[in-house]
Amino acid sequence: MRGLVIKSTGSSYIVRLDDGTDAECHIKGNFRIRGIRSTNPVAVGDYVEIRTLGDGTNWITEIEERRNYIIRRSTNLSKESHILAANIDQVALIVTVNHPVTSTTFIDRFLATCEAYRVRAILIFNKIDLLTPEELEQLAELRNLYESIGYETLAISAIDLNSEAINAESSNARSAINAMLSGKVTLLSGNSGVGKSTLLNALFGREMTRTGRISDAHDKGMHTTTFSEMYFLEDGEVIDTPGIKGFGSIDMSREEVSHYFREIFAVSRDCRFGNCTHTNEPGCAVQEALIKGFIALSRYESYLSLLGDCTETKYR
Ligand SMILES: Nc1nc2c(ncn2[C@@H]2O[C@H](COP(=O)(O)OP(=O)(O)OP(=O)(O)O)[C@@H](O)[C@H]2O)c(=O)[nH]1
Ligand SMILES: [Mg+2]
Ligand SMILES: [Zn+2]
Repeated sequence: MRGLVIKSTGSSYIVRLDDGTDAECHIKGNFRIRGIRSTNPVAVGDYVEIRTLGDGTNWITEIEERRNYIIRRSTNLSKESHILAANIDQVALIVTVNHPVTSTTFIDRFLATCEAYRVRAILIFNKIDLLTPEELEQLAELRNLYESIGYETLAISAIDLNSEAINAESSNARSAINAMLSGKVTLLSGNSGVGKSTLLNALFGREMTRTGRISDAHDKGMHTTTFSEMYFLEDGEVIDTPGIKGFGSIDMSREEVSHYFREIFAVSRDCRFGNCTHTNEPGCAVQEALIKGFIALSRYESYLSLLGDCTETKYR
């Protein structure tokens, strides 16, 4: 029987079968997909073939070829890879200017990964209700920056999306989100505590999944969501995922890194040397654009951090 993996707990999977029922399924310990080394061979969004044994247990026997997927490499030394989801139309990266702070390095590493896997990414800035005037200014600057590079951005307050006293702003945010999700499979990702699950609950207008609180001491999320799960809207699917901390590099060569920073790549055509790494070469158009302010320093720093990772792996 064929089905769609809608939840992954690590040890078992919930598969929605073609007849509409859900089945808990397992995989054999040695199940591996050629060419991908990851901690989870099967991911939410995968279409699979299952077989039920005489004892009633269900086993995933096959995974259909993926249209796409996103892999995250953790930043720790083990360099483990984890497939965040498969067969998705887009990623909504939920970020917060504060409570908790999402770093631009994290945003840029995530965006670069989406570029590498050719998955469209949208930035949703959440918790705007908590921001000070200075932070709102910062929000505007960040939105400007990413929009100028070509990324769609939204600014919302997930807890107010359905507020009784709906004001023009929240109803605009609501329709922008609906338009964004309509007819698509969307992966929600971001740091812990940024409000992914809160947004999901707001979309459904009821508690579909647990939300956490932010630690008083560190202003960080508490990793409330522990499993990835797909939820079915009337018109689209949304995958809620556990918050992630760092975002390690993906396998890419030094030359490739700049391909995943759109504005850097665009300018690099004018570098004197074809193999310019945009670090200290003469005639580097990227460094010139940086000095002139056409490329943001934060983006360039993120580029350097990914480039640094490549050097590391190269000589390891
Ligand atoms: N003030 C405010 N609080 C919010 C908003 N969105 C989420 N929160 C709060 O932030 C906390 C964390 O929200 P979650 O939805 O659990 O965050 P998450 O991204 O799912 O976190 P993980 O599951 O750990 O990855 C909760 O206390 C939410 O109520 C918002 O727009 N404004
Ligand atoms: Mg959550
Ligand atoms: Zn250059």
